[in-house]
Amino acid sequence: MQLHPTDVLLVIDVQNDFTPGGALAIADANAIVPLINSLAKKFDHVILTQDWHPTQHISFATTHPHKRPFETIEAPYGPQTLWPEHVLQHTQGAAFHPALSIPHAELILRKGFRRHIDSYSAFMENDHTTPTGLAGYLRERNLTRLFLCGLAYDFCVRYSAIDGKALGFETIVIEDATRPVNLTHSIAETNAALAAAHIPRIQSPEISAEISADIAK
Ligand code: VGL
Ligand code: ZN
Repeated sequence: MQLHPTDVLLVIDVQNDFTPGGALAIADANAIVPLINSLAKKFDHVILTQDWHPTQHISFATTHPHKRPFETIEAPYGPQTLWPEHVLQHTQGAAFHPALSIPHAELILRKGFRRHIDSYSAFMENDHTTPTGLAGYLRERNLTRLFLCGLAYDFCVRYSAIDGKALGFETIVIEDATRPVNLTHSIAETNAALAAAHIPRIQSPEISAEISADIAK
């Protein structure tokens, strides 16, 4: 697959709390970091997202009496999975993984910073109506095709891909550069949702080694 100057790599939530030792650790998450670093070198444009929660965030089990992580509550905007407290703003847990090295990343988009609404997607908060501004940014910059990688496959990567596609961007998930949280059925549901939305899953070796920047500039 040949890359174009209007392609962008979206690196979702590669943060300490989502990696082993973190508050919401995802198995084997460290393994994707070198892969993402080398993928990023092939893209002219890279955007990082950073999950960024205040204290007492709605998605924290500790915010709700008698609730435990991984249970679901009915939020005003619909069902909300509860999580351990994670990526508290300006903590080490919220920082990017120390091995993530993408000096040419052009934008760091923070999400999930409103106490009363979670945001899995890089485009829309979990009410599916509050935009993060990313679609407008991409359109103004004429970035038309999205390649997604990062954490977690079955949550933030999934919802970012679905929304990106629905907002009119050509959208592709680089599956081996993601890892799942893996709650009950979450991986199978993600596979089905991506297929239903016609979002291809590819493997990183399918992306051409040729650096589009060399052609474009
Ligand atoms: C994520 C659960 C809670 C993610 C973020 O990045 O996929 N998952 N917050
Ligand atoms: Zn979160």
